Parts: sequence; structure tokens; C-alpha cells
Amino acid sequence: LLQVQAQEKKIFNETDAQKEQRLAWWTNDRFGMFIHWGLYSMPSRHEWVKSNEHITDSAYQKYFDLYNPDLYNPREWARMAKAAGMKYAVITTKHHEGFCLFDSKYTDYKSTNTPVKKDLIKEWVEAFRAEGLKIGFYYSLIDWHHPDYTIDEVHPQRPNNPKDYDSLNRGRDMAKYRTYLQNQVRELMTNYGKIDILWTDFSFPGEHGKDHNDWNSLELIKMIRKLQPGILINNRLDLGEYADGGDFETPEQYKVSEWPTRNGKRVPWETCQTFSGSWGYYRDETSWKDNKQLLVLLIESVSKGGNLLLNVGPTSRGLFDTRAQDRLKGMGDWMQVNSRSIYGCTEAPAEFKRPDNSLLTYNPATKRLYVHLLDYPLQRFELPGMKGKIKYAQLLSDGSEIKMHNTDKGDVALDLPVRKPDVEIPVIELILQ
Ligand code: JFZ
Repeated sequence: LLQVQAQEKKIFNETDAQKEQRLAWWTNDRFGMFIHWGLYSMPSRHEWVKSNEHITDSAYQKYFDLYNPDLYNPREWARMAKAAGMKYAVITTKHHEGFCLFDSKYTDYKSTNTPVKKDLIKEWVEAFRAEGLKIGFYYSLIDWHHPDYTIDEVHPQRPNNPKDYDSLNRGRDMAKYRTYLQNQVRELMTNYGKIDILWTDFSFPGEHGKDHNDWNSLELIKMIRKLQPGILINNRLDLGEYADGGDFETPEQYKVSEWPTRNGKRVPWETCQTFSGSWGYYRDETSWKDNKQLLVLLIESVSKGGNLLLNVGPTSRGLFDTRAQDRLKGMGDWMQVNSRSIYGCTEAPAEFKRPDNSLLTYNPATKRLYVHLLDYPLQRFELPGMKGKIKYAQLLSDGSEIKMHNTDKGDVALDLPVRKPDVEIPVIELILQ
């Protein structure tokens, strides 16, 4: 028992400073690419299509039999991620449908057995690493294909009448699934070199749900930490307060109102967001966000101390569809001149008041404050309470000086150019005293 406790201590009882150190690259980099890819890119109507439409295994089989992303070129994906200003990427190695994009010893339901015949993850890891991006694996705890995985409330074969769960699940054995899960995660943590992030998904406690007991989350996290000591693990293993619940929080698809806390302390967090609503490629979806909205998501996350993991759902041919490419290009055009307000930045200290229609970020290392102008004002722009605090002000877009005047009320007024700088959201860089 003592030995077990000592081991747990070694795995979990990091000091705050050690944890901060382990997360340092991630809190600096701020912006990553999420990739949801699987058989569901073929029906092209949501990665949950199997559950949403109650599709049986045999009816879903045609996608496996035909899966052939013949235009797959992960080096091209990595270049696009990098050009957009992203520093890390997380790909679905297996989503809820159960299909593995990697060559697992423990299943036949994998890409190597489809017409494409490749370990898609292996090529992906090599390509993204070669472009200098950090590597993350998404792994679905939920599995709608494995025969031992018990039918729960989100399973494609869930019953209309809750009384039928027991009879439906006769013969299914979650203990066997747990072993499968542990085996696959071990493969992912062993066969692909250094992995920077593991993104598990997800727990949904309840009578017909799944929680940490179903995954054996504690054993899983111990194994992962042993095999990949530096790795960052998200918070979807249902570990509660144990091990801080995970290395970072993952609020999804909505904007956080303020920096999330745990026991009164601010925690590292990352919001994941889609271009259009679904994560997997969805051909007919029309709810695509525009470039400005996506930039606001990034800036707003950093302004509250968080990261953005922005999702692309590649097509079944293996391409980023043109709508996704346009948006990545939009992010890249902005990041090319403005990334100084993103990398290494965080929430601004409370002494700096946020002017109307703006978002603030702050770089503690360089002591520079960034004002993002969401609605470009006409010429005069006031910074409340900033008198005596600013050494120099310039536009990030072209490095041109912005003249400053102190006002009688203790504010600083800036003389902005009448013509809006040629970027979606102009940024003022304030070099503080
Ligand atoms: C999950 C998946 O079901 C989805 O397909 C996608 O992979 C996404 C990134 O993660 O969806 C979730 C998981 C957790 C919450 C909401 C949707 N949650 O905690 O609110």
C-alpha cells in the first residue's frame, strides 16, 4: 500500500511550479488545430450520424468497405495549420464510431484494413512533427462499435424504453472493453514517439451513462503518465478533484464569461470550437462562422487566460474543404502581423480598464498591453485611467507610432489614423512604463 501511495505521489503531487513548467509551452502557444476525421466524413452529416440516425453496424459497414482518402497529404495540412499561426494539433485517433485511424493490434476495425491500407496516424504524426507542431491525440472513451461496450443513452442502439437496457446489454462485458481501451491507449502512448497532448472524450455520469469506473480512469492516467511523463491530459476522464481533474479544462462551443477557477485558483483552459457547428465534415451545413468571429474567439480566449483549439473536419478524400481553407487563410493573414498579442499573452491585470468595443491581452514578460479594436473608432480613442502608464503606442499592423495626449480626467487619448489599417481587427501595442 505504501508503495502504491509513493507511486501516486510521484505521479500526481507535483508542485504548482512544476505543473506550470510542464504546461509552459502550451500556455505560451495559445492556438492549436483540432482535426475530426473518420468514416463519418463519408456520410458528411455530423460525426454523430451513427447515433443520431440509429444506424446499425451492418448498415454502417459500407463506409468502412469504401474508405479511401486517396488525396491524403498530412504535410499539406500541417503547412496550413502552421500558416494559420497554430502551434499544436490534436487529431481523432478513434472517435465514438469506434473506427481506428491507427494500426492497433487489438481490433480489425482500423484504417489499415480499408482500401487506403495505411496507418493514417503514423503519417500524420511524422508530417506535423516535421513542420514543428506539437502532437496531440484525441481518443474516444465512448465506442459504438466494440461488442463489449454496453449500450448507454447515447449509443446508436439505445432502447426507446429504459426497461430494455438490461436485456440489450446481456452478453456485453465492460471489463473486456476496459482492457481494450487500456491496450489501445498504451499503443498510442508507445508506438508514435513523444506525444504532447492526450485528449480523452468523454464521460457522462448517470444511470445510463458512463463515468470514471467504466474507463478505470485512475489506472489509465497512471499508465499514461508513466509512458509519457511530460504529456498534458484534458479533463474528460471524470476524475473529479483527483489529480486536479486533468491538466486543463475544456469548455466547448461556447464562450467562457471569465477565467475558470478550481478551488478558488485560476486553471489552465482551452476552448474547442468548430467552423460550422459539427466537428466532422458536414457537406450541407450552412452555419459557417466568418473570419472576424473566429478571430474574436481566439483573442477573447487569450484575453481570459485561455487557449483556442480550432477544428477542421477533412473530407473523405483527405482534403480541407475550401471553406475551411479560406478561414485558415484569414486567421493566418491576421496572425502574420498580430501574433505578438497572442503568443505568450494572457489576461491583462485588473488595473487596466477595457475600453468599449475592445479586448485586452497582456504579455507579462515584455510588459506590453494589447488593445484589439473590434469596432474601429473614428480617430480619437480613449484609454481610461492610463495617464502616466504608457511609454509608447504603435499599431501592430505596420509598426507606426500612435500619438498620445493626456486628458484632464487622467485618461490617455490616442490619435488613430482615419483609415482603418488593412487587417480584420487592428491591434494597438502599448509599451508600458
Ligand atoms: C464531444 C464529442 O461528442 C464531439 O463529437 C466532439 O468530438 C467534441 C470535441 O467532444 O462532445 C462533447 C463533449 C463534452 C461536452 C459537450 C460535447 N460537454 O462537456 O459539454
